[in-house]
Amino acid sequence: MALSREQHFDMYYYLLLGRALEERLETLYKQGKIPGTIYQGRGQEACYVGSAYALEPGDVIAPTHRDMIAMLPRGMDIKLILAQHLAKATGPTKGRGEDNFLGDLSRGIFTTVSMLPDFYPVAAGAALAFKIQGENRVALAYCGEGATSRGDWHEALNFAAVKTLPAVFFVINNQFAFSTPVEKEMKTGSVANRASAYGMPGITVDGNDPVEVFEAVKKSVDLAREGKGPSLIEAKTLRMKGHTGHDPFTYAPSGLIEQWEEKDPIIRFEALLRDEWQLTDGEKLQIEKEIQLKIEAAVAFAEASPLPDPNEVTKDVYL
Ligand SMILES: Cc1ncc(C[n+]2csc(CCOP(=O)(O)OP(=O)(O)O)c2C)c(N)n1
Ligand SMILES: [Mg+2]
Repeated sequence: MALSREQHFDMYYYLLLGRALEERLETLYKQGKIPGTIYQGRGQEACYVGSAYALEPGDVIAPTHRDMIAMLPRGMDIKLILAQHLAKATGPTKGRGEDNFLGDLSRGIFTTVSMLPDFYPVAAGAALAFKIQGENRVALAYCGEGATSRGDWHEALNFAAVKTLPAVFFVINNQFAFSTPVEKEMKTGSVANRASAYGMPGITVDGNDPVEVFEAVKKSVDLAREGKGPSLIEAKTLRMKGHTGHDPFTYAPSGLIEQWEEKDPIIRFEALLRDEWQLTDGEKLQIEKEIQLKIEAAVAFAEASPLPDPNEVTKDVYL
């Protein structure tokens, strides 16, 4: 499916929104306004926007700690994201959770859980429910390459394949699991080639190219919707920041970040928009302004929101 000019601009908007939102969260974190931490997906924006953009409103996503940007094309309210990070009562977990461990079921976004990759079996379960109920919906699960070494990852893929479920398994291979480099995580260096072990298609894509990601995910989503079962997609990229806000990423080999900065997904996509879709400086400025206003309104909302009432600490939690 060829993307229109409007769709290219839409994707560009979400790429810029994702990056600006994470930069704003980083500033708040450094100002000591975020009681927990931040997990950043800088450099991985194309993975999130390209994949989420290939879904329909009735579909569901199951993101991890790093995948907040994938929620944006699904219409996640950034006021809720800000309120969650500031641990305010107006956030999705009413101040009981922190960071990116949030979601919005009304937008098909499962709430992120910490245990990795628990949302793989959950996504397979959702896909099973869609199939049993005859609903034309697809479940897309995210995780990093590190999480693919866990047993539940393999169980989810095998189960989804055996049951021919409408699921897409999207792995972001960002070369690190916390401080462990990918060569110490697996022997093969590739996640996608495991797909044949489950009897499903497996493909590796350039995780810094939103159009390539979109096309691969769209193909897999279409297969899933046609009743042809799940697929595995591996997007290769680099996590441009440390694991969390407190990690300065000093273990990155010298020159690696600079090398990947040249492949920055936003700069590359912007060049494409200028060359092929006549993006002008004025249009770019307009989008950036709109994003800035939206983010500042969300920051103001979160800052003005109350902290949770201590008397309600035992409400909405399992004791
Ligand atoms: C079962 C489990 N073990 C350990 C952790 C702690 N932990 C959180 S993130 C992380 C690294 C994950 O790496 P990867 O899957 O590559 O995702 P990335 O952070 O690179 O996006 C670890 C070990 C966890 N959350 N769950
Ligand atoms: Mg990783």
